Amino acid sequence: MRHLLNVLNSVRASTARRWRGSMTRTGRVQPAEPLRLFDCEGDAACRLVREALTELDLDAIILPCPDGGHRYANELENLSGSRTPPFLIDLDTDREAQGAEAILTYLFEHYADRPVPAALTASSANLAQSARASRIRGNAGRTVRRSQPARQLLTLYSFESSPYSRPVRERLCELELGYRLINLGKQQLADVGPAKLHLTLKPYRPLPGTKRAAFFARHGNVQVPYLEDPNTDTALFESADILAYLDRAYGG
Ligand SMILES: N[C@@H](CCC(=O)N[C@@H](CS)C(=O)NCC(=O)O)C(=O)O
Repeated sequence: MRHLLNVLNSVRASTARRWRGSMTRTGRVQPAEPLRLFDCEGDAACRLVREALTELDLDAIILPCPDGGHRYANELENLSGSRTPPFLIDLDTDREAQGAEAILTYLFEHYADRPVPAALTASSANLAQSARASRIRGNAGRTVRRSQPARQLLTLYSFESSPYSRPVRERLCELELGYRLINLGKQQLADVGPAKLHLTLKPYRPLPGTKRAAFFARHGNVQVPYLEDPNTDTALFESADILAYLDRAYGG
């Protein structure tokens, strides 16, 4: 029951940001080296960057920098002179960008060849909506919790507005666990809906040649969140089970 309320509250947060970070393009070629994003899940500016990553169908290594954290924040300070995310590194182009506005401009220029769409810019209206989403979430994913470090990065399949995935990303951030974020944004009407009720009358099929299609070939459906942890050889569906696992394996 508590988890259901958490997910319903997460739906409200996605609604506050008008469900940006849901739909994505097809045909994106990922950079050879994944983007690296110093991020704080509960931060308004960072949310805008993650929405853009979903909509551009870009994956990234997420290096969580919650308030009071040190595991990645020290590296962030060395690189950027500040402990405040977001900060993006693109090893493919040797470019770095600090702050949502610079990052969004870079991502859209380089990966989409167009200006940032109005609904995703770091405008005061979008930042205010995003801050509202964080408040709705009670600022979850904002402040560090005691945790044990992980030797290797975890992998999370998600997309930004996913109400079930958000609590998992919040916990990964609070526990300062770095992870490969694989974005499985929606690319057609049939992708819409919960995993057990895709919006189609025919058997569900993702668009061919996409990351969704690769996921479908492995698992027989598309459902996020899905977590892989190479440190313990664990792979899990179900947001409640993933949260319990993270607390058990890494909670301090
Ligand atoms: N009971 C699952 C529900 C997961 C779920 O339905 N996730 C949605 C996204 S929020 C999904 O995978 N939808 C299907 C899709 O995106 O193709 C959980 O708690 O993780």
